[in-house]
Amino acid sequence: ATSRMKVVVCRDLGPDVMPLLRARTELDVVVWPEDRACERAWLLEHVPGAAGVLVMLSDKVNEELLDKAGPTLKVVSTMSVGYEHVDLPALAARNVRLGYTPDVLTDAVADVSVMLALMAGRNAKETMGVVQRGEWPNTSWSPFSFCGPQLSRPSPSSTRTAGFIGFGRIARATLARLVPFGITHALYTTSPGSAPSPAQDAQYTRQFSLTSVRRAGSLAALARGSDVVFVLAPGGAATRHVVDERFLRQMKRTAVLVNTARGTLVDAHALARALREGWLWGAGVDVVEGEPAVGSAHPLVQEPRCVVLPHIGSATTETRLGMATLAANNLLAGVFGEAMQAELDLKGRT
Ligand code: 8YV
Repeated sequence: ATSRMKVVVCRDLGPDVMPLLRARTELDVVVWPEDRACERAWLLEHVPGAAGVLVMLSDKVNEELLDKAGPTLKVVSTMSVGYEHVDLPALAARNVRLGYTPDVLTDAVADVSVMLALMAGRNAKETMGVVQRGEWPNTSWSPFSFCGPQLSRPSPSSTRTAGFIGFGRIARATLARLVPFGITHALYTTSPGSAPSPAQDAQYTRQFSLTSVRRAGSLAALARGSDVVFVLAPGGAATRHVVDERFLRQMKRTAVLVNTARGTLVDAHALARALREGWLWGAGVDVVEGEPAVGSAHPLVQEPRCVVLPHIGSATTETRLGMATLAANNLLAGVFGEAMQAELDLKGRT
């Protein structure tokens, strides 16, 4: 019958979430077959006439896809907090709504951010390599072998500053985790348009019980002042290579850089050189520009002071289940014209 609606789901969301969709008898649920995952041709072939599409970060939602879908399309639901793979003006022009998955992954990504800060500072990659290669038995010990900078404040009279490029939900959850480490100061930068707010900073300072939390006067000031820098801003053209050679040259020699946002924010070649030449101590990255085409010869993978993870920030069972459930519910709300749990306001963005 003509009243049935098609939804296209790019990846099997598993036995806990797929039934939410399949239980709706008004829907034809078309799922990307496992063996053809990531094949755009399949998506373009099945999207015509769809009322909703549930996509992942790697599925580009552009004019081509929207044109193929046609006027039946009401909603795109992405299983991600990031949406730089989605052409927002094109969606707005067609009155297609966008659902996404903020909040549910904040804690998981903040956890990995702290993990990478510790791993990078404490030489996890080099030292685990020693064990893995069977070299531990023959390694002579000396008081300062394997030592790296301490994230925790080493004494009550010292200070520790955490810098944040981007100060949204995930950055603030990361800072909250650092409070027990004795971090005393936080510096942050947000989008260039937003004005500094002393009142907001005073409120953050109280909220985190630090000596001070304040917006840095410039990226350079943040680079110079921070013992650890967390890159936690959205991706896209506006933030491309905010961490470049200039930034890296201004970092403390003992500082650590962590990127759990998007690979595009960091110039990977500049970072590899910076690590090689000792401009900073170490780095931990969960994301790399051009991923997943990051082989073992990649300069950051080759760098002993750079921990590289394959984009696992949100990869806990609980979080991925939360993201999949939210994405499925956003899809349903979109096709049935109901309020979404997490909808991006396209008018405010385009
Ligand atoms: C996901 C992410 O792994 O949510 C995001 O924006 O980058 C990660 O949480 C990925 O997007 C899954 O689609």
